[in-house]
Amino acid sequence: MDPDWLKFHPNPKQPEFVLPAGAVDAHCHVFGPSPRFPFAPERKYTPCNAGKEKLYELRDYLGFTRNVIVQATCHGKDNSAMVDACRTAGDLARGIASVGSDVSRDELVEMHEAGVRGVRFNFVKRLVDATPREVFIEIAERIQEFNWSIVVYFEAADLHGLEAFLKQLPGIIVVDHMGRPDVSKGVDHPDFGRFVRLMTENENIWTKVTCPERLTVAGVPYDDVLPFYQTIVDQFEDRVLWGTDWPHPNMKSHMPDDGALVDYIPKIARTSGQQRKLLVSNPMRLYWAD
Ligand code: 0GY
Repeated sequence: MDPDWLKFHPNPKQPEFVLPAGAVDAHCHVFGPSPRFPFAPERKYTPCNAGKEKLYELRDYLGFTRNVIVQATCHGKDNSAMVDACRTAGDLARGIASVGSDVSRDELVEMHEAGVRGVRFNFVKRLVDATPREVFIEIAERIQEFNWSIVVYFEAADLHGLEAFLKQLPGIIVVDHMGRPDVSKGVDHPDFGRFVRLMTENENIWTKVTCPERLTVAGVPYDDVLPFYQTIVDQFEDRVLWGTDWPHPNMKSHMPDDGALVDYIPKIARTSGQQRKLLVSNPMRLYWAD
């Protein structure tokens, strides 16, 4: 692993917040373990191993029932670790794959059978080399027959240039980590206003209210990120998802305690109705419809 790699928290606290029955951790990853699942040659980072056993241990410890495992960029377009983790969990896991235009229909069918229900388009330059937009559009069209959705990951500064493209995509689009707002600018800044407007004007756009540990400037307990989450959850409670982001790739400042992240949920979804939608009914509707 990279010399400055921060490993996931070894012993997270037992959360005080009791998750609603059937709660879904809708954004998490597996890394390896290598050498069984080698990391991609084109990867931009080399993480520690963090395999499915550890992920499912954490799921049970925190009180989640299900996981949505998002293909991590360190595995490139080789989805085998993620697919293997989905197969192990059976109906309790779904996957989001990373594919190129060379993916065959048979491969898509096989992934669907394993539990994959979406693809991820990544625009974060430190994580991936750029993919031409036409390639993404072609993939987006090909997955329609499977009723998959699309996860997109970008940073706030790139939203302006991506808006027209996002509006072109068919089906449900899920934006990772609220499009990574620059928290230091404040919740009323036009940049975040642009993201809120995007969601207002496009009912097929959902978002994950995730990763306060990445977005915070002030640090633990991440109070500076709260107004952003609260704004989104209050306005779009039917289109939000939540996840741990375990094993927290590329954290540099600190490693979050996953139990403390769960305790953060009632601060961002402040009614039991919002909590049920965020943690159960929204992810079930999107990823477990069939
Ligand atoms: C995240 C965030 C990051 C990494 C990845 O697939 C990945 O490598 O998603 C990041 O470095 O910001 O969502 O886990």
